[in-house]
Amino acid sequence: MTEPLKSDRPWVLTIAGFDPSAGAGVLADSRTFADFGCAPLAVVTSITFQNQDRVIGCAHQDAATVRAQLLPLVRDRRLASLKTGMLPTSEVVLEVARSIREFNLGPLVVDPVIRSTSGYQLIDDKALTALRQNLLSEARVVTPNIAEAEALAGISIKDEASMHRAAELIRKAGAQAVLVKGGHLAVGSEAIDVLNDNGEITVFRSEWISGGGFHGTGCVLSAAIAAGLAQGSNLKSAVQQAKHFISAAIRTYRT
Ligand code: PXL
Repeated sequence: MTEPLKSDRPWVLTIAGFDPSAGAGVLADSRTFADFGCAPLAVVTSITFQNQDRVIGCAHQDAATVRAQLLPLVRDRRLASLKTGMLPTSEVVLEVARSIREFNLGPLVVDPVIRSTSGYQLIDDKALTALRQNLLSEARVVTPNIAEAEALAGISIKDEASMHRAAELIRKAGAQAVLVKGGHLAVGSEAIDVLNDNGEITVFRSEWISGGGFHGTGCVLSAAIAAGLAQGSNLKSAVQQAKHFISAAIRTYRT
């Protein structure tokens, strides 16, 4: 490296899919980083074809093109944090995990994306196993929704107690911290999120608000957490700020 590139804002990188409608993926992440005063960078893992309502298909990148995007970025600047979203195949997961170790990148927020809000499977069957076995150990925090937490923990989640059990199981798989997002559980009119940070538990309770067909809330939440960590917040306050941000966004944009 010659002189590292300088910026008056912290560099934050997203490694995720491209959603041309900008509800989710790298466009939503980059917008969120900028909203938090960070300088966004993006590596695309898959080009998806979709509109507000549904995903029609995708063209995945391979490990070589993901690495080719990443190398020039990390060689000439120091990242303040990064997040991963849609990692479509095990070879892309392994490449990302390898690069994170090689360049000592972090803190890392892993959003373990499996399906779109409309139900389209965004990753192949082996990708999630690869993520659990190779990427979770690099994560400062992993942010599954209920379905993703069930898949990662191998249990079914029906209530707050099983959210706690899943968080502990996923932490034992290697992540320092796990945020299980209970929005899809709809416990009455309350949305409950459980954070297990190295065994320290925080439960966030908030009013459940309908997204009204809004997609990409998981992307924006994990991007906001990464931005908070880049700005020097501790994990608990980064999660709290991210939750406020996403609630305000849903209230503003829901249809
Ligand atoms: O919200 C999940 C998600 C993540 N990443 C990309 C997506 C979607 C949903 O559509 O397109 C790129």
